[in-house]
Amino acid sequence: MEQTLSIIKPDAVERNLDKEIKEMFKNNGFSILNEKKIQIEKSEAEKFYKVHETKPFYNDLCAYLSSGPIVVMILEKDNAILANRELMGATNPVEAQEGTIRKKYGISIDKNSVHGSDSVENAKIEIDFFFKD
Ligand code: IDP
Ligand code: MG
Repeated sequence: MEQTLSIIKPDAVERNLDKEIKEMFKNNGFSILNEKKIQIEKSEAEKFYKVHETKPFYNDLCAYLSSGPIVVMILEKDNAILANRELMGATNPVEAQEGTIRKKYGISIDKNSVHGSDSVENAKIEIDFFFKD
């Protein structure tokens, strides 16, 4: 079994979509091992998204992730990282396949409703970021 970090982003929490999105994870065979609803500081978002610090959208991205409550979760399943990326769909909701979370709920490339780890290494770092006490 593999674990990945999932975040339900502010645009989705604000629209009360967190229950429906969690159901999509469960219906697709993911177990939610741990979850919490939190709001983070912009400085924490900057740490979380550090890999993107050179991108032109970095400042807006960090402002956005810290703009309202989010739900962070540890998801577990065989090949959870790839399976979650598939279930989320493409970064830009207009490019996401039918049946994916971003196709269904995403508003725009920045308000795309969910985050998911992209590698085994980053999943471990991201899970520790939110759940290591
Ligand atoms: P991912 O979330 O699909 O892994 P990344 O390339 O890691 O996509 O980008 C992280 C987040 O940054 C995206 O989910 C999206 O919210 C935002 N983002 C990515 N590219 C752009 C862009 O071109 N403009 C604005 N925001 C972007
Ligand atoms: Mg990414």
